[in-house]
Amino acid sequence: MEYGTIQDAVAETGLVVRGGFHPGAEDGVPGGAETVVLVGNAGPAMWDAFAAATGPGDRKDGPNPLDDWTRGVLAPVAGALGARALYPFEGPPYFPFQRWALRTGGVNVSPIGPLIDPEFGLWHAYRGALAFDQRLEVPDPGSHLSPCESCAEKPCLDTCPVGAFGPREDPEAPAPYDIPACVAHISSVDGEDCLGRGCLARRSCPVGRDYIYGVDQAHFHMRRFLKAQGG
Ligand code: B12
Repeated sequence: MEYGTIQDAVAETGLVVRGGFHPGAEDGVPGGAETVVLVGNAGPAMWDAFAAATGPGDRKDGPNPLDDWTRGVLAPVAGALGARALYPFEGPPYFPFQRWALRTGGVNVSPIGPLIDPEFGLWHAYRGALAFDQRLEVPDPGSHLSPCESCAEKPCLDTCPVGAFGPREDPEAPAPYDIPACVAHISSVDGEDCLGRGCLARRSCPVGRDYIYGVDQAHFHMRRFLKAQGG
């Protein structure tokens, strides 16, 4: 099967193919697949499709509406392509999606943890993976430097109003993330901007600014995050 066939089938859903790799035993892919193709959101298509399917505002307030929508659109695609669908939200234990994403070669670890894409910046995420028993050709994105390498200011590290990121002891590893401090802030009146429009540290990143999530999507993700943390 051609990689382009997979891209086309996935694109019909609003999701997008985010690279592929040939896993080894150390990658922890269940069932020992030969090829894994990652699927995610990058650009506005997923949110448009999700919002059209689920309606505006509080109609999206079920327990896991985005996860349910993802299963609903991706499982039929996997079936049609003869693949197994795996999801990042099923767990714990969770499948190591960030490790898998690093294996595609298209993204790098940012100083605050989430992976950075040279085009989409921090404004992309993973929604599933398609595991194939056959070895398929997948594109090699080639070697590229992380955009963070040439970012002298690194505003992501010092923009958080409550200093939830850092300090970094190991400059190769992401800054430690103080989840309770973040949750306390976005639960408070002072944290309305983060809660309503998305994490300020993430929004300070100069890469991929054209793809910053819109207010609806940003608020949805932040509210789900807060709820999941008991806020
Ligand atoms: C649990 C979880 C959380 C917890 C984190 C708890 C904790 N501190 O561990 C909470 C709820 C706090 C959280 C928050 C967020 N998360 Co989260 N989270 C997950 C989840 C479901 C599981 C992570 C996990 O435990 N994996 C298991 C380990 C074994 O997998 P792994 O890939 O090997 O993980 C490794 C990498 O992270 C790696 N790694 C990280 N940095 C580095 C650096 C180097 C140098 C190396 C070598 C490795 C490495 O080390 C981990 C351990 O081995 C993943 C989805 C998934 N299945 O991966 C999303 C995920 C990581 N989260 C994601 C996001 C976007 C967020 C938020 C920004 C959400 C928001 N509110 O907008 C925040 C902010 C987090 C932050 N700043 O780091 C995205 C990241 C996308 C991306 N661009 O990379 C993921 C992949 C989900 C998705 N749908 O795409 N998250």
